[in-house]
Amino acid sequence: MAEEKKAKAVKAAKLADPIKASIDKATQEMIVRAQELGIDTVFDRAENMKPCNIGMQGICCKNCSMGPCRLPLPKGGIEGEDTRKSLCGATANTIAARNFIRMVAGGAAAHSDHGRCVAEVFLSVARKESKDYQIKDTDKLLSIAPYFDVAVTVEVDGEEVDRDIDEIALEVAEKAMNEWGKAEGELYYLKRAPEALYEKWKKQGVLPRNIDREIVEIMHRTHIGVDQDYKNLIKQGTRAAIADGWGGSMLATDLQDVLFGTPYPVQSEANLGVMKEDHVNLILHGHEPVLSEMVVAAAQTPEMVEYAKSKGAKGIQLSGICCTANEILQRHGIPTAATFLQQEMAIITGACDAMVVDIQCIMQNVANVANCFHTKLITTHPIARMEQENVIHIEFDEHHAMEDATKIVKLAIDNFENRRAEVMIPRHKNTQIAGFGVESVEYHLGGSFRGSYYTLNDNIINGRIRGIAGVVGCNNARTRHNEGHIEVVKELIKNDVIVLTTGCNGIACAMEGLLTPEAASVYCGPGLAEVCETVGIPPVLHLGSCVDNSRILLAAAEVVKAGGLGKDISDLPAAGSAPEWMSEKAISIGHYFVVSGVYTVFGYTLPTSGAPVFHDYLSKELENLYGGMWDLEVDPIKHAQKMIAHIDKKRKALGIDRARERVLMDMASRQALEA
Ligand code: BF8
Repeated sequence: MAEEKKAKAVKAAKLADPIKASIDKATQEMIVRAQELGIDTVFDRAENMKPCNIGMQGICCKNCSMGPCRLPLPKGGIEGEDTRKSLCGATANTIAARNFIRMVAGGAAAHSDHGRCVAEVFLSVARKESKDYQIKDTDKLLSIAPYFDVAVTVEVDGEEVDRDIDEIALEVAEKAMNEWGKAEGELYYLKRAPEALYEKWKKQGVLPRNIDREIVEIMHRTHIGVDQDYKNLIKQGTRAAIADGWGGSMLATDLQDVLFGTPYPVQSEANLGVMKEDHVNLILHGHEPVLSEMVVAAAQTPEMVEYAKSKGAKGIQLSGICCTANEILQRHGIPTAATFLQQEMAIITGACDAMVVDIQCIMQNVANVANCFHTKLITTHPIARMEQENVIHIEFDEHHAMEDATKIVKLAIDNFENRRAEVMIPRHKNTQIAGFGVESVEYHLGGSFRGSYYTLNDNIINGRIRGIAGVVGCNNARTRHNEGHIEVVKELIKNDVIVLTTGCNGIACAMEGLLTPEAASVYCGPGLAEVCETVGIPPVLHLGSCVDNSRILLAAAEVVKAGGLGKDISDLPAAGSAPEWMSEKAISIGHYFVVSGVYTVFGYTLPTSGAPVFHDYLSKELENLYGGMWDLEVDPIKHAQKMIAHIDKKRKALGIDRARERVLMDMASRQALEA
């Protein structure tokens, strides 16, 4: 009877229309495949469960057991005074602001706890307690040491000599660890922001004291009966968001670069088609490179490759999903298998011998999908386990990292011969060049003579490059997979705006072929195409994972430093975007972009629309305080056009709007002559 009921429920469930669900051919094929096999994916589930309209608008308070109190907007909107209130009297503004900054807390906690884990590994390396990790990039270590007030030279007999690198490492590691909980002062990295921005933060009283404190204080202030002023609440959200972008995330990026190497451009491929039927497919999914770096190293040892061959495979094909994909791509050129929304599909290929996961963005349903196949699903992190019985837990510990990683690789190899379903790997994949960063952008666009962002600035000033956009963030099953990402990015580059990408936007762009220098002549306006062709770079530069959004902040700070484009990030012809965001991390990122001076547009929705006064505060008033502001635009073309309008506004304010007209005119007349 129960079985019959279940069968009926499955039958009654609506199935996703593959074409409406995704613009990507591989994804469309795999949606069909999953439906043929009777396996539900996130796309089908989105058809059968609608989001709560009141929650979406940010006006449901469930912070005490008298609620949840829901404050729907009256039909026809609010006329006159907004009298909505919860049982305790909290207004819509208070509730929306509380919910919003709790999302900031969640996002900042996720990025920063990731950063803490890297800092712990770095400390144990500096203490010589972890034999399997080493410091790979001493130059990076030396470049960040001064921000922690750690001297890199020492005086011996009246002469300045280089300090011992191990001593520097230990001091940096201890001071970095302290950023999460120091009792006094403010975060060291705040001084990396342009001075004008730092002064704005100081004036507003939002300089973060330590990372953990700002997150804890959000939880306190949003408890029933504490902070009841949306302006004061968002101020704390601002502190925590800055502690994420210029703190936890930036520390994660820097310490990862020190430990695992600073990325430089590498060629690779993206989409499910990177999986190989005749290889052991081991997929790395999650976020922290502490795990994935070791698995990559273990899988590339001759012993493991030989072992795979002894089991009848041609080799080991590693690939990545979500931001772990971006980490192993940018440092090792490991191909990217999937964006967030495709994770179930990687298993549905029938060729995934093992999927190893750590933290963040792992759908619990991958365990159910793995159960339909031979796939071993391996959790590795003590804070992220799964209840399903088929999941294997191998706890990863930096003190015996290589041993753990080898165990994982072996498990995948041993599972190769257990494949039981017909393998169906979609044939779609594309070439990508990834691995850009502050350093490599300087190398490619900086000009060796000036050794700074001078050439980039010059091209912005002369108008070949109209402006800079950071387009980042997730997929969201409530919008057509990758459509927002790709349409926004294409519209921007068509209008000569160079795009810096991270996260799942980076993966989407890679799948679409936008991360190649050749994309410039196909998709870009004439100015950007000329720059990309001259320098040999793609018009969309992949800067890594979500914590690497800190690279975008630092690149913006470098542009300010190079001169000619104002004194603050908010002066730059620049804008930010997350067309398909879904996670709390995206809200934290969005907010630190905004309060760092960037006009930031989100797609899909913002959880503020039910509290118009608070929404207006975020989208209008914040500009007066920090120079940046939030916006929401669902239509991708309008979304990009709003960013371009903001870029043009900034060009005008800088007095460089006419230069662009001249350049494009020159180019047009040149082209006319050539014709
Ligand atoms: O870490 S993996 S879905 S949350 S964008 Fe978004 Fe993608 Fe998750 Fe940022 Ni990265």
